[in-house]
Amino acid sequence: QFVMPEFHLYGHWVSQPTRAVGWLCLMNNIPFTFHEIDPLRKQHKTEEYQKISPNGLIPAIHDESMNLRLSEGNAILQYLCEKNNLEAWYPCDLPTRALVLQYLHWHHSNTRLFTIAIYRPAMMAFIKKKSPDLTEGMKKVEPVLHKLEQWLTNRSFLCTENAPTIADLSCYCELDQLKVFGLCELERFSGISRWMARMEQLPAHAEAHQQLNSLHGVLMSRMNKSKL
Ligand SMILES: N[C@@H](CCC(=O)N[C@@H](CS)C(=O)NCC(=O)O)C(=O)O
Repeated sequence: QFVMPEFHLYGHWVSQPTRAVGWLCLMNNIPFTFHEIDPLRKQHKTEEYQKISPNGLIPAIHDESMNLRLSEGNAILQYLCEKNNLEAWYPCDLPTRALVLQYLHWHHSNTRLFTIAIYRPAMMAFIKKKSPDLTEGMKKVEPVLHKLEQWLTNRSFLCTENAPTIADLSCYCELDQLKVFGLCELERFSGISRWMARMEQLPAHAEAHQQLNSLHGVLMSRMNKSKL
């Protein structure tokens, strides 16, 4: 009996690169089986998971139809676009595609700092019911915000004038968490703010952000209770 090959996504919706991959799948009706791997519970350290993602990080995919196991969010986004001919998300026009790739590589040592320098320390502080001190982190991320603002002042989206690409998805899924938790005062940047409003209008935004929003709700209510 023929069994339909499945496409598996491993990760957690609160993880930025997992959210970008899951959201691309939701928007493009790519069926996937989601396996929650919670780093806080060390589920990414199990022997079973390391067979899928040798670097032990989330997200990772297992595409049974290609016998492929793959990690690195941006590589997964690109793979999904190429496999499913998602030309709007990864344009075929070479110069535009080159700009998308430029962003996807730049992302790791720039936009990703939002998570490493700001978001994670803030989460740790909230979990301990303390106000975060983000002075050092802000020094690292401020130049990144200015660069993004410069790009988004000249264009509606990071790499094109009229439609988002996987570069926008990858980038947005770092900035969204700052907005939800009110970190970095993003309102100072009009280009970034207008772009975020555009991204919020995309299909399945609510579904992709449900867990991030509920984490915010839980942590803020704990903070408020501890102040009483
Ligand atoms: N470069 C990787 C980074 C993946 C990554 O850092 N994932 C985090 C969650 S967002 C993780 O698995 N953290 C667990 C750990 O660091 O032990 C990507 O873009 O996919």
